[in-house]
Amino acid sequence: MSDKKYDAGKIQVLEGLEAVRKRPSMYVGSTDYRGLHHLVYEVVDNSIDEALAGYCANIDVTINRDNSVTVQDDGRGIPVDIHEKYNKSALEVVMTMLHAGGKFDTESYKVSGGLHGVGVSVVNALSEWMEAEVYRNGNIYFQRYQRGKSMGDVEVRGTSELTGTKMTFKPDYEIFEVVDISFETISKRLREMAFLNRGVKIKIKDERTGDEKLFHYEGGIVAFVEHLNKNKTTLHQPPIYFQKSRNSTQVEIAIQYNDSYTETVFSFANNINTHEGGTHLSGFKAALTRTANDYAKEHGLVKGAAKLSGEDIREGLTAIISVKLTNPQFEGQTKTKLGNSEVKGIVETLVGEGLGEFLEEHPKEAENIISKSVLAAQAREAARKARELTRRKSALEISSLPGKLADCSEKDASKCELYLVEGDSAGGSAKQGRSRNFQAILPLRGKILNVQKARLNKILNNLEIRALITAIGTGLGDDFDIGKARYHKIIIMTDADVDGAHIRTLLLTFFYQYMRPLIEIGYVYIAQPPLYRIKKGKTTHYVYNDAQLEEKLEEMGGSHGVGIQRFKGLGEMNPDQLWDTTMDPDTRTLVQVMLENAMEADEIFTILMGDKVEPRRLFIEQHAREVQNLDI
Ligand code: 0RA
Repeated sequence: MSDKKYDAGKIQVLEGLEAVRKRPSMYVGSTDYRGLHHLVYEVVDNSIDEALAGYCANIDVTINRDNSVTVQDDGRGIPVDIHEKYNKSALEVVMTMLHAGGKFDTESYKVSGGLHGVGVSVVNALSEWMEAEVYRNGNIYFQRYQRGKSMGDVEVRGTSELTGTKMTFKPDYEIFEVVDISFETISKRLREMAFLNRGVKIKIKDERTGDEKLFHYEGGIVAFVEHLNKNKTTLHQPPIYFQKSRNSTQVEIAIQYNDSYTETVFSFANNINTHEGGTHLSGFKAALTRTANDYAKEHGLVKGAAKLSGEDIREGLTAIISVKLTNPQFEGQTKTKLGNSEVKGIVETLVGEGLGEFLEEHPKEAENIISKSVLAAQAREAARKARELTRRKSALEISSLPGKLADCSEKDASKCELYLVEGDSAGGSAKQGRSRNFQAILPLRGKILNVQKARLNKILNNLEIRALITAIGTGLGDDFDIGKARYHKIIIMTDADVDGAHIRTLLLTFFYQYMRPLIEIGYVYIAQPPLYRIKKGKTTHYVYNDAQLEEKLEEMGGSHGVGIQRFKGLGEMNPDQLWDTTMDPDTRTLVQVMLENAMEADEIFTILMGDKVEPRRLFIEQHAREVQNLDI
């Protein structure tokens, strides 16, 4: 791949950039927070490609004070020679023409990208301005663009012995609803990139705050798995690792079991998180199930013809499957399902051989892993019985919906909302205040079960959880069916205190572990109840935090004659107040839960509820101040 010589003539041009500005969502998914951050990933992907081709070791990302972003690498630099067909520099062609770039010629250059691989010209089209600087041939080349159009020819701006590419872009506020780049969000993605591309040094700096981080993992996805398991008790050390290339497809797998009951398997194709799975994941699962069953049978670890299911064998499994291929086919609702059929066989063979060998060579670890699966199988049988009970009831009669649920009258799920409300008293207010046509209320009492410490059968015996599952209607785990969702908005409404945060974390963890597609499709939301009511004469305002309170008071000319009420909890609001501030679709603010938030909830949960004391102590120390603020 890397030894094919690039020449400007290989670049293909398909469409103009106006198309991108007209329908930005077609190219970056959306014009909200996600789409905005997508721009950064797109530019970084190009540098990662250069690293994968073996020419670049360092990538520096800087969020500048004006929310523009700079991505600099020490690769070969984008070519600047004249493209014959267009009589323009290759740099300009890459920057200003859609689908142009060596990148799209799979022969000369390309590994990563895939879903993102729309090209840097898309970023340029959606930026108020962009600047490219290329270090190459001993020179520094420069070109500036505005909303995708070049503002002059490529010019030489000096000399340098370095090579590389530096891109700075300012997302266009005419296109994006939000323009604030999040250090946290970008950091998470960059860390993932560093795990998936062993050895690459990725630095991020935030000029607005001075925050800085470096991501560099010589261990690659082995380090990734260790990171995911860092607060868990593992069954073997080090993680199991396999790698194999066939034709131009490269497969890498890292596996490590822990003593929990949950499955944490992430699959990637060309560095894209394939949330919907695909052929690489099926190959992996098939081989894992077959190999573990073969081993169990041969060594008399299961009785007679008993079989361990895939789910049993994946209990307590943490794994990363990463494939890199030249022509990835992405399918599915969110285009995150790998479709290339040849990949399944490659992964299946690799995992079958590698895992078989590992088990034979490590009998003690093998027995630990298999006995855990056997216990899981026994629990599964008990769970099946409990689940059947839940399902039978809900399928047959409406009266089997939980007694605590105040359902709505609308039957079209896309119009229906389910509020999960902390406590019976707030639940009562919500029931009175709601619009009963499309809003249903389910009050949840006390702490819901600690889902991470319990196996599924125990979880299903918990009444609160049962009510939740029945109300939502989708079932869970392998039986999950998004088409059966009874509401397309599931809104978590808890107090702004520690208990509220705890219940929210518990619910998110539960959804993440057992109903993940609910989050992926964007059905889960968090309500934002106000913190203060400000009253002056006949006018009332609600504000959601201390900064807003100050702002409002200033606007009103001070606090003279102003009544301020601080809501300690939802229960303190009367039904009308609750409707006006938190439930009325015209005035409320809902925060949509993204997979990353839920993943984080799951991680926090492990820290707080897991068996290890040290990470818990550290976490509480670090967060003590935030919690105090929450709880005044
Ligand atoms: C096409 C061909 C070559 C390098 C690149 C593109 C390239 C693109 C980007 C984007 C960000 N950083 C990049 N680094 C390199 C190879 C040119 C050669 O043969 O020297």
